[in-house]
Amino acid sequence: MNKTEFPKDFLWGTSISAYQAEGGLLDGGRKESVADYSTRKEGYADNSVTSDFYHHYKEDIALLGELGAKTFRFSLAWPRIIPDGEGEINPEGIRFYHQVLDELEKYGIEPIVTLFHYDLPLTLQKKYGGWKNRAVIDAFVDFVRVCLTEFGGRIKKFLTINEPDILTMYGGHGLDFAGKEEFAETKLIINHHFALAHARAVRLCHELVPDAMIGPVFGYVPVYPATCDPEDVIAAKNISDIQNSFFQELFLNGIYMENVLQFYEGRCLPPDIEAGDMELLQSAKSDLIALNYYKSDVAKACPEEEEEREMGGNIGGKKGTFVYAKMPGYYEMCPNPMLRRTDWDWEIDATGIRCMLRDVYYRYRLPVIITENGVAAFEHYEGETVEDDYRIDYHRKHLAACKKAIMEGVNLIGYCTWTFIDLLSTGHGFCKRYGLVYVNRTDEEELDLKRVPKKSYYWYRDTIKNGGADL
Ligand code: BGP
Repeated sequence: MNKTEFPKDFLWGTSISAYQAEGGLLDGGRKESVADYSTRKEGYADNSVTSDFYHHYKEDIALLGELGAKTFRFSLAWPRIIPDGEGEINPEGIRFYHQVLDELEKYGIEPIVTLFHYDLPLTLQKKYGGWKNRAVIDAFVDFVRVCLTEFGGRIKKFLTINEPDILTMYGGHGLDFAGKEEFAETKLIINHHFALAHARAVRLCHELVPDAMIGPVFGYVPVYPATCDPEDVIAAKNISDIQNSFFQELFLNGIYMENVLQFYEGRCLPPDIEAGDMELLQSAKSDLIALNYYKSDVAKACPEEEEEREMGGNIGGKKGTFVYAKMPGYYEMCPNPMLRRTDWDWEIDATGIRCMLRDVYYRYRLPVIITENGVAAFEHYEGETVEDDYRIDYHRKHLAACKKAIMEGVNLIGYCTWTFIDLLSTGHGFCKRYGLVYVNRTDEEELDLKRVPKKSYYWYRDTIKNGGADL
């Protein structure tokens, strides 16, 4: 390979998730999921219609074809395939995803599929209390078996659980269905169950579809020290261990980092490790690592006597309203004066993606793929296109940084923008748009859901066509 180029078989792609894009909640035999409740927020659209991919998938995949995408990363909705989470399989749900795969095949686009992207079937939540109960792991493994058996001939890249790290750090997304306090207390138990579910899915995939690859998806956030004061450096290391390495070590090596377990002592219950669990985790060898990257963080030292402060997300998109967390004795998060931020106060940092790629690849030596990378903005369509030059700039710089990482030896096999079409944000409604393609609706009104490729769509199409030569 010429080291100054992206590999010939590089997977140029783009990404969505089922609960954020599909809509059609009770169509085709789908039943409710916890996400159908967690997305109901005053003043914002919920997931009942969202981008209506369920009814527009042919049109959307045709646009993917015109884009020249080599891959499409989406998730299989558990409540569509097994509406009660366990037991009966819904043939209509299976048929829907076969139809999606038919369309992708038509355009020669390789599917990359996430098995769990937050849509836990409501029946399982009600019956078992959700992921804190090991019964949900068994139900998940049965669901995975159905997916592998049904689709294993057509899908050769599977991802297990989307961002167990971000889920454990910040909750939400239906994990706190029984209340925030219960989640805060049981989060390491839930995470342990995610890890076990992941490990069993990996092993099952190797058994049933040996020619497929499977791995975890992390939401990695690199952390820089605020200064070269060694106390700031250790503070940055503390939070990076807590939010990044702890999960990578657990999911990839089957190891619990002692310093992070110590951090959680007295804050929540420890993971419920039973006989055989660690052996299972260690035996499940992933084939690839998927990484979602949006931003970097900065941390400085925080003396013991300071008062603790929880992170407060900027939900409304009003710049400057983000509240930085403070953990006395460990770290204090702070803004990065060197970087610009989005309206939701997410730092824009292309070099961070290169730091992440080198860190993860040189530690684990597995092929890596970027499954999410993108920038959100408030956008309006006024009968022409959407001139999203800032998004072009964002992807251009992040892809250029990826190219440098490839030149440095990182085995990066693909890159997916988040998102393909505008869809429902995890916490900020429909107005926080990431798409290459505008979907004509607002939080308040469904409108005609018309698809309008933005300027970034055409830029990405040209970039794919020339194999990233201009980056
Ligand atoms: C990731 C999730 C996605 C996605 C993205 C952007 O953590 O995997 O589902 O939505 O973040 O986040 P948000 O929608 O909150 O802006």
